[in-house]
Parts: sequence; structure tokens; C-alpha cells
Amino acid sequence: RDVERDLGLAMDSGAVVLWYQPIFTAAGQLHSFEALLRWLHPRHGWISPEKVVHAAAATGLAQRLLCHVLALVCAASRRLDALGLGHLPLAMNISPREMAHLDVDVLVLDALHAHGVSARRLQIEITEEVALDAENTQAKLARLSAAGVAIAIDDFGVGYSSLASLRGEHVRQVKIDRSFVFGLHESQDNRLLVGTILQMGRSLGIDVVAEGVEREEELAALRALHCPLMQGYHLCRPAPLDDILQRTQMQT
Ligand code: G
Ligand code: G
Ligand code: MN
Ligand code: NA
Repeated sequence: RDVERDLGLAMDSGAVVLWYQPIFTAAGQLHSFEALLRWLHPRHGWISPEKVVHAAAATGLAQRLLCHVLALVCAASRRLDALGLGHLPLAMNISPREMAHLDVDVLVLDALHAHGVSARRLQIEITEEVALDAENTQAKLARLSAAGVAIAIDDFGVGYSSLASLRGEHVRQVKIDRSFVFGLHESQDNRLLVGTILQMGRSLGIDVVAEGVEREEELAALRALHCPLMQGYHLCRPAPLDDILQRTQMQT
């Protein structure tokens, strides 16, 4: 279909871009950014990242898409350096399919090297299922982690929810799925679950981020639970890097 046909050209012409959403500390300081894929198709409007990743896989462009995203993330990292914001890490998402089918470790480390970006600046977000996946994936994660790339478990709590995904030394951060944050102030169950994940993070020395903070009441409930890091529409919506930097200027 058109989307698949147009993807290659869209990457070449700069129509496939990254927007960024900041992650803040409980005190409201900028902590890091998550890069999110965006493609505004001339006829079909915004194409979701899932569809873009699917279209790339269907047309043999999976590796090219990952390299495209990596190049954009590296450019953003250099840009932050130039603005004196070189201490703020950038996170990018890698899908289970990309993790399984591509030499993700080689592609990531090559891109960092080619663009002169330190591995310490990059975080990779994977799902629980990926973290639990076969030895093949474990080896890729181990190599990335050894090089200094941080590994985060995204959407934590709604996947296989096996604590085994946290075993080993590769996982640096856990992102609590937004379904636990939704209506946190009104749900004793969610408060207990989020509190338990936070406690687990403290015990294991893993950073914990609450995702999908949409309301002031949820933010207050997270603060009451001593959640260290938060992300969500209530704090800042994803936008092009320049817009984000303008909006967050006060907090840097
Ligand atoms: O940004 P948005 O809410 O539309 O993201 C939807 C989903 O797409 C999320 O699960 C997110 O992790 C994923 N996603 C966003 N950007 C990328 C990307 O660059 N690569 C991959 N593989 N997934 C992405
Ligand atoms: O799966 P992952 O956590 O990577 O998904 C990230 C997606 O979540 C981004 O595409 C972003 O657009 C979306 N997102 C970010 N903040 C919020 C929020 O507060 N509420 C909701 N519903 N989605 C959010
Ligand atoms: Mn994510
Ligand atoms: Na997530």
C-alpha cells in the first residue's frame, strides 16, 4: 500500500522524523528525553510508529529505518552537546522484531562511533518480552550494556511481567506502564502496585520512571510515593526538539 511504497522516499526526504518527550525528576528538573518516531504522510496523515516499523519490515527497510533513527538520535545528541545540555541522555525505542532480526548491537555501536557520540548518552527501551528473549537477544543487550548504553524496560508490568526480565546487570531503568499511572490517586490497587515497583527499583538499584502522567492528581500521588522520575502529557507532550528546548528552557 502507499505507506509501504513511500517509506524509503520519506526517509530520504526527511519526512520521517523524531519528536522528543522529556522525562523529569520529582523536583521538576529535566532528566532525559525519549525519541519518538513521527511521519506525516502527505495523504494519510500521521502514521503511527508501529505502522512505520511494520511497513519497513514488509519492504526490507527495517535496517534502514533503524539506522535512520540512530542517525537522528545522534544528531540530536550533538545538538544538545552544543547547547551545553550534554549531560542529558537520549532514549530510543527498539521493537521486539528489530531486536530479533537485526544486528542491533553492531548497528547502534557503529552509529555512535560514526557520529562521535558517547554510548553513555544513549538509552534503549525494550519491552519485557525482549528482555526475556532467547540468548541471541541477551548477547546483543550484553554487548550494548558493556559499551555503556543503558537498557530500559518499557511498558513495565503489562508484558510477561516476569521479574526475570530484571535479572542480570543489563537493566538500568524500568518504565512503569501508563495503565498503572492512570487514575493513580483514585486507585488503591494502582498505588500499591506502583509503590511495589518503586520499592523493587530501590532494592535493585534500578531507576524507575512513571509514564503517562496526564493529570496533576496523578503527579501528586507519584510524589507522595517518592517516585523519582516522571513522563507524560501533563508534564510535556512530545514535540520537535527545538520546541521542547524552548518549552523546557526554564528547567535546565
Ligand atoms: O509515540 P507514540 O505514542 O505514537 O508511540 C507508539 C509506540 O511506538 C510506542 O510503543 C513506542 O515505543 C513506539 N515507538 C516510538 N518511536 C519508535 C521508534 O523509533 N522505533 C520503534 N521501534 N518504536 C517506536
Ligand atoms: O510504548 P512507549 O512507552 O514507548 O510509548 C510511548 C508513547 O506514549 C509515545 O508515543 C507518547 O506519544 C505516548 N505518551 C506520552 N505521554 C503520554 C501520556 O501522558 N498519555 C498517553 N496516553 N500517552 C502518552
Ligand atoms: Mn518508550
Ligand atoms: Na512505555
